[in-house]
Amino acid sequence: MTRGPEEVPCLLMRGGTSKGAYFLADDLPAEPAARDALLLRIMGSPDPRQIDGLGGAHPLTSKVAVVSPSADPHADVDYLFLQVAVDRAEVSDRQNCGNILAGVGPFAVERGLVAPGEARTAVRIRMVNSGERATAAFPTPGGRVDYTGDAAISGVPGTAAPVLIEFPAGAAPLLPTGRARDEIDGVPVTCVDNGMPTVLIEAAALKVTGYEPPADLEEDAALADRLRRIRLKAGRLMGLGDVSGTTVPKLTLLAPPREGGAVTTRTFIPVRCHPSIGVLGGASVAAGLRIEGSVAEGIARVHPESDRIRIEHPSGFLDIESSLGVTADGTPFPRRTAVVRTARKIFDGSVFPRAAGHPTGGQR
Ligand code: NQM
Repeated sequence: MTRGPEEVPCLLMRGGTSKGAYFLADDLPAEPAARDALLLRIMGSPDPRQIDGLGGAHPLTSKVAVVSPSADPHADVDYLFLQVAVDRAEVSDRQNCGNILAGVGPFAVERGLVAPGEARTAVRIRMVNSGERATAAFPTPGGRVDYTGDAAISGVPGTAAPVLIEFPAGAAPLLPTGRARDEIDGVPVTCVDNGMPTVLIEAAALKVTGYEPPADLEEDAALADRLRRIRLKAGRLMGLGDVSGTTVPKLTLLAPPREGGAVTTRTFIPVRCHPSIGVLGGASVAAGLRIEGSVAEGIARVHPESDRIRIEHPSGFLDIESSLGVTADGTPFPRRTAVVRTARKIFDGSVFPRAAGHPTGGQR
C-alpha cells in the first residue's frame, strides 16, 4: 500500500504518567517549522479540547517524541521531546520529559532501531533537548517488548513492566543561580536543575498548606498570580531569559511529608498543577532536598545514608534514587539519578492530520 502524503506512521504510547505520539524523525519533515505545523494538525491544537486530533486536552497528554538513530558513540538513539501546547499554536523544544522518555526504549525496539536482547534490553538514549544521556532497561523476552508486569506507579491504574531509567552524572550546574537560596518577591526559593529547571518554594510561604487537591490550587487566582511573578523573575535569575512563553522553569510547593516520604509536593507545569510529578521534575526536587541551605531544610525528611527519596504528590509518590557529590569548591553536582517507570503501547498505525488552514479551533 502506498501512503498518501497526509498519512504519518505514529505510535501512541503511555510513558509513565503522560501520554504521547511517538514518531521516527524520518517520518516527519526535517525542517522544524514544517514539522511543528504538522504536529499541531496531528494533535488538534490549538483547541482547548483538541477534539480534532490525538491530544488529550491537557499538557500531560499533548506530547511528542521524535526518535532517530544517534550519531553519538555513547547512545543508540536520539530522543527529541516536543511539548505541543493545547490552546495555542505552539510547539516547544525548551523542556525535556522524563515520563515520555520511558517509552523511547520500547519504541526504538518496536521500530527496529535497536536490536532486542533475549531477556532484557538496555537502550542508551541521547536526550536532544538537554544534551544529556539516559539508559532505559526493560524486558524483551524472546526478543519482543513485553509491556506486562507487576510494577505499579502512582497515577496509573494497574501494573505493567518496569522500565528502569538511569541518568549518569550530569554536566549542567545543579544550582543555576549559584546559590542554594534566593529571595524573590519576599519569598525564599531554591532554583535547582537536575534535568528540569525547577523553583522550590515552601507552600506555607504562599499561604497554602501544600496538601490541597490540584484543582483547588488551580482555582486560586491570587496564588496563580504570585507564582507567575515568581517564575518570571526566577527564569531570569536561572539564566533562562524571558520565560513568559515557555514551560520552564516549573514550580514545586513543598510541605512536610504525611505518608512516610521525604516531602509532599504540588508542582505547577507551569500553569496547570500536575496530578503527580514529572520524572525530571522529581529528580530536581530530590536533588534540592539534599542541598545544604535549600528551602527544603526544616520541611523535608531526608536520610543521608540512603540514596532513595520518596516524593509524595497528589496521587501517591515517586521514588527517586538520587546521590550528589560536591566539588572541591563546595559546588553540588548530581552523581547518579535512577527511577522506575512503566510504559505501554496503546496504538500503532497511521495518523491523519487535520486539514491545514484551520488555525483557531473554532468557537469557544
Ligand atoms: O519532569 C510534565 C510529565 C512532565 C515532565 C511537565 C516530566 C519530567 O509528567 O521529566 O515527565 O513538567 O511538563 O510528563
